[in-house]
Amino acid sequence: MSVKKTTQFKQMLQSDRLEFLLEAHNGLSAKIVEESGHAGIWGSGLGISAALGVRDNNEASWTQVLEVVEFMSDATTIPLLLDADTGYGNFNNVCRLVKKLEQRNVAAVCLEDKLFPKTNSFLGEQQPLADMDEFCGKIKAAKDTQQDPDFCVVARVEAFIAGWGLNETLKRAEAYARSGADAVLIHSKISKPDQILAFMQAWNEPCPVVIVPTMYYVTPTSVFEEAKISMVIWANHLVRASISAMQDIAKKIYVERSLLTVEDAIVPVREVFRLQDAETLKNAEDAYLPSRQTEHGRAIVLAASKGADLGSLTDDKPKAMLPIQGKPLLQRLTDHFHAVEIHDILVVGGYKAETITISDVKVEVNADWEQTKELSSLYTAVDYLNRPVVVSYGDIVFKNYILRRLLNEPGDIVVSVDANVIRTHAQTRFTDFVRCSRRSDTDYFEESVQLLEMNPLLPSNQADGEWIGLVKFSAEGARRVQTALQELHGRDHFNTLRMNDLFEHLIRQGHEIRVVYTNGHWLDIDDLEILSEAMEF
Ligand code: SPV
Ligand code: MG
Repeated sequence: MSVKKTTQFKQMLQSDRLEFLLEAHNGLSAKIVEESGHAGIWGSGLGISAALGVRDNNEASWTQVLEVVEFMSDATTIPLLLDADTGYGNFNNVCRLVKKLEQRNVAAVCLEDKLFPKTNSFLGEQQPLADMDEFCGKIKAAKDTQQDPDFCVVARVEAFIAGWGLNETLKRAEAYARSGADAVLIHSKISKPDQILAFMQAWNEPCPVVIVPTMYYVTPTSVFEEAKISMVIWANHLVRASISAMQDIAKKIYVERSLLTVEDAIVPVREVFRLQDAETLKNAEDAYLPSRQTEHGRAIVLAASKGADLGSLTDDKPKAMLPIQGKPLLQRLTDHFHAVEIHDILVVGGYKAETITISDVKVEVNADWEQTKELSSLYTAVDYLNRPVVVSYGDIVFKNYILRRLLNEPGDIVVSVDANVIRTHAQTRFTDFVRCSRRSDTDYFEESVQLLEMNPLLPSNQADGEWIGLVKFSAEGARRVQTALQELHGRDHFNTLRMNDLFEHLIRQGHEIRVVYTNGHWLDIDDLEILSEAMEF
């Protein structure tokens, strides 16, 4: 189990190392903070308000801030310290805030000793501070409210900001630490670290110190380390980075009235999808949604061949009827189709077709099976290619999700391709090697992959994968295949044509064939060795 966010944050505060939080202001930027390697997030009041288009003066209500924080927390696994300004009211509002933050898995809250509605620390001079004792009550109330013992309360001292000296700052910091604060944040807006270093010299409470070096950013980080500061907050750098990037691109698009020069200057759309983790949803859809194309769907199984390499096992039946763990291959296929609500199943038999006795399947016979290849078998079923259909080899076993994925992929003609071409048997048997518009490892699902070539003679090291013997046609795709079959049927050597010749023909005619990649989880029962592998599948 992963370490709780609260515990992660507490450990960061208490570790001997200098730790860093980086500002985020919404779910996306929070995720970017995490991916950058930072161990924690600063939910900046300035950043969140700016991103909402309002001032950092509590113009966004506390529940509006909470909404944003919930997205940030949900999008990440690292702890978030929320800049909750003054706590949005008195101790009672703080209690309710802490309760809500814990419910949203926020690790810690930072409260500052100013007055509601707050003003950003870098605006104006001599901002009024909260009464110290009243603020101590807020700290105590927060600590008494938290349910998780590791939830942290950071007390932010604004005395330097408000023009007070070291004594007032120390007095307040000590009072807050004694009220139960897990850390004090000492803020300073001068361009040197002098106030902070003076404070650290005088500070002798065991309470960790947090700083925000926005204004004294030229100070080397080693200075903070040597001063034994616990945590540095880079407080507003992503919101500022996003502003300059957006201003730049917005201006360019306006001036150029075109996207041409900006496209390469910004992330591709697929990066947006990646950050949104769209792929997880895609996988969930495969698992939980009924397949899109099951209505009135049909399956055609090509099962004419004997399976000569299987020896005496196929003396009395075709290989599609060989039992795998007691169940004939064809029955397994039929079960897969039933599972995706395809009940109209046609098997094209040939060798010992009379032994194909699977219930609820129609059988057509390619009487010429000995002299022909798969296209002739498919031609036997040419009249059935008049609606959405899945065509499958009769000698394959696969995990059902492969079929679901195929059905869920849009496209008129879609093939399942195993990207794992170095499978042990790939070199020795007839293999439908393919080249595609993109390899599977560069395949972002939102951009479709096209089949460029299917060629058993392709050297395996040039192949992007292997067609597994499963293809889906929409009604339109099936009609194209019907036409293609008629065209090819007129040729002299039709008897020698295989499925790869059909795909090549379709590609030559400019029809798009889409690819859905898989990685293993299927077998093609070609010989005894694979048959025994299938027994364990
Ligand atoms: C924030 O990021 O909102 C802060 C830090 O409170 S500062 O803007 O420096 O006050
Ligand atoms: Mg703030």
